[in-house]
Amino acid sequence: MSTVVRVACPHDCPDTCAMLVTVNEVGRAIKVEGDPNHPATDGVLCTKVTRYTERTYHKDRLLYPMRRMGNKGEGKFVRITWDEALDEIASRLTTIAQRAPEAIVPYSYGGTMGYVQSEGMAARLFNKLGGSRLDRTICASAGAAGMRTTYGAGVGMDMDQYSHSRLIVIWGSNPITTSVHFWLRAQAAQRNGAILIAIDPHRSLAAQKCNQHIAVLPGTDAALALGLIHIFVRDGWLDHDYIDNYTVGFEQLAERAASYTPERVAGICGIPVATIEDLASLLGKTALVDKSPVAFRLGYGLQRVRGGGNAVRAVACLPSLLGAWRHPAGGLLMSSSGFFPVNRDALDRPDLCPNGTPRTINMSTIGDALLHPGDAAFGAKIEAMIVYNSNPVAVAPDSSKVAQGFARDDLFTVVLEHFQTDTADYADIVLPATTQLEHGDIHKSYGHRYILLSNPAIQPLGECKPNAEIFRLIAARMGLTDACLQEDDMTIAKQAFHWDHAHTRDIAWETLQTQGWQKLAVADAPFAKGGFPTPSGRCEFASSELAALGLDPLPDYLPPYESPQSNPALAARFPLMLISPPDRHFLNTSFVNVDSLRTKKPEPTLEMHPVDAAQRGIQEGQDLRVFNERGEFQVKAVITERIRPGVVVAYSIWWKKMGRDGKNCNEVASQALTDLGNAATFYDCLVEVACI
Ligand SMILES: Nc1nc2c(c(=O)[nH]1)N[C@H]1C(S)=C(S)[C@@H](COP(=O)(O)OP(=O)(O)OC[C@H]3O[C@@H](n4cnc5c(=O)[nH]c(N)nc54)[C@H](O)[C@@H]3O)O[C@H]1N2
Ligand SMILES: Nc1nc2c(c(=O)[nH]1)N[C@H]1C(S)=C(S)[C@@H](COP(=O)(O)OP(=O)(O)OC[C@H]3O[C@@H](n4cnc5c(=O)[nH]c(N)nc54)[C@H](O)[C@@H]3O)O[C@H]1N2
Ligand SMILES: [Mo]
Repeated sequence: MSTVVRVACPHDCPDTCAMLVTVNEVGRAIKVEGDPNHPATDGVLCTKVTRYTERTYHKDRLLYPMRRMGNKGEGKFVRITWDEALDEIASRLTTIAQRAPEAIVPYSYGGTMGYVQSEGMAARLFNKLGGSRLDRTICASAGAAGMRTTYGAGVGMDMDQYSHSRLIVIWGSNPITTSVHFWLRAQAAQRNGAILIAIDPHRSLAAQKCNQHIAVLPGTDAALALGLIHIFVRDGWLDHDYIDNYTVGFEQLAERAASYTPERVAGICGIPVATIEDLASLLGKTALVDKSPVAFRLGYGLQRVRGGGNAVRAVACLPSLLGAWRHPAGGLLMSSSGFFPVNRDALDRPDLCPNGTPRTINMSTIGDALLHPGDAAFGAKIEAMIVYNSNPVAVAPDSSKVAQGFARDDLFTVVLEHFQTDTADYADIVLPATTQLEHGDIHKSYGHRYILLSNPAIQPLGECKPNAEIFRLIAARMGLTDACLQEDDMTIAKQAFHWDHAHTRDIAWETLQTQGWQKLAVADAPFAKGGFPTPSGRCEFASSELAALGLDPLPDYLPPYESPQSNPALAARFPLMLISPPDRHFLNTSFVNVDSLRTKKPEPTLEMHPVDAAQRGIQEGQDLRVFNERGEFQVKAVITERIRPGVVVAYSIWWKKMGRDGKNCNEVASQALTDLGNAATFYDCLVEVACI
């Protein structure tokens, strides 16, 4: 008889679905469905995760530990036993830890978002050893800093409420691809008469279905937001009562916005003055005359540029100026993470660290870090990399440097993986990890407000082990005896949150077990009367945190590092702005090797405007090289008016070895960091394109 097991979708996605997995009588998972009772999931899974069993039982799953035979990057490996693998890892790490513990560096990101199989046990081990810490900046840290310095944390509207909004501005997000459950609510609102506006350089799948699409130039969003603020102040589109009682720094913000006239902003953003004027008055009238809910949904697209943190701060001011938070269906959502009282100290045990606070390596500049010889400022040269839940050789910027770094012969690299990824090709030892169907975990979400408990549905395939188990085994083999280094998965799961917090007090472990999920106790309109988790309790237009650091306390427009306006000399050689947003059929580099999805997306492409194509004599379907000083990669031309002239789009993120030249778009991306949060600037990148 078959059974149905409750599993949480583990992927790096705001929607964190509750899944029902059907397991047949011989213990094989045969079906994965969305839980119809979980309000956020509502019985719907995305294109990718409906293929979860295809990915799990993929013929290329890594099933045994392996040792490298050929050169680094070549991908030649031979099967070994777990004992051999653990002996080698324990002895190498012990030797390095005795001499220079900070030479050991973990590298991990969003392969799984569960608290048990992501950090937790891994962090405990690295803390105990005194290894380097990793600054996890590759995705969202600019936006997170923007949120924190304006609202106090990643907090905002309830995703479930958007179906009741009257005007929804989708800013730097393509939710048909990346947050389909939010999109279903936006569509419900649209059917009820709401207006949807997309702000995006690209006419994305979602932008095509919105009532209006405003195609700003990449990296100019802060200017647009400051232009809107300029008009709000000029025309009196302001909720004075909300501003006086629940915000700080209005006068200074108004002064800052004074120079952002619609004419100036139109020039920066590459859009007509009338578009800015019309957007400002539509927002103002809907919020203040009609008193209807105005909602913003921010993605991470606008923060992968030099001024990304400031852009998020500037946009985050808008709903507070309009008093939009008064309605449950009004306000803004970028991330809901800040509502979850995560108990990081219990999970990661930083107190185990023998050397106080160890040095931190920024994951977005891992190329330079791996190539650094070591000195007083940098600290010890990196000697060991332990990679789990991430594929840095494909996802980190300035990829040729990353690959060169991983190719160092004096580097000891261990990769925990499901598949032989581009990164696994550089490993000394590859360890086979379980998927979410094979292990247990606990999850929050960054798009909704539910905690989810995930149960193992099937036995581990081959000799696969959960990450947490692998780190327990390494700790034991190294002779480390702290009890917390042997805690089991469910013991760790129970430590993930502070359960006495007002948001979690009503959540019962038994309910999580039987129902799979439970919602945080957060008000429908949490900021209707202020109460932001900032030091002042108000929305901080002028940030006390930034002021204390001696930084500009107000949001401003910082031009991209690389754009024709800000860097004409560079643009003379590399005139096109490249963005590389997520593809619908992939999840970063996960799922790129799933055949049924690959048939829908057979090869890397570059979308470009007919004018840019004609200038270069490029025809539809031609093979192209995309290049700048950092490197090049190859794609097939797609000529379309979906993208504005001067900007090109390479949907991402391809496995390098599945690209036609063994490369992907991160060859050309730079290691420059954002204004706030030290994040990567993937969409701040000038290139030139030519036929091959
Ligand atoms: N199918 C699928 N889903 C995913 C992912 C995936 O790879 N595939 N990745 C997951 C992850 S890790 C994340 S972080 C989230 C990302 O989710 P979002 O942050 O919502 O990212 P996208 O939906 O790709 O939206 C980015 C949009 O920003 C646009 N953009 C680029 N530059 C700019 C700019 O300067 N200004 C503005 N206004 N827009 C800009 C791009 O054209 C793109 O349409 O999605 C998650 N979900
Ligand atoms: N050019 C460009 N580059 C980008 C982006 C972009 O938009 N453009 N987006 C950036 C963003 S937003 C992000 S979040 C990063 C994403 O970067 P990553 O977090 O590295 O995401 P993935 O490429 O999906 O790699 C995750 C890997 O973890 C593995 N994995 C999954 N579950 C487990 C597990 O339980 N155990 C172990 N050991 N492994 C597991 C998967 O098989 C997969 O190979 O990429 C960034 N890079
Ligand atoms: Mo991400």
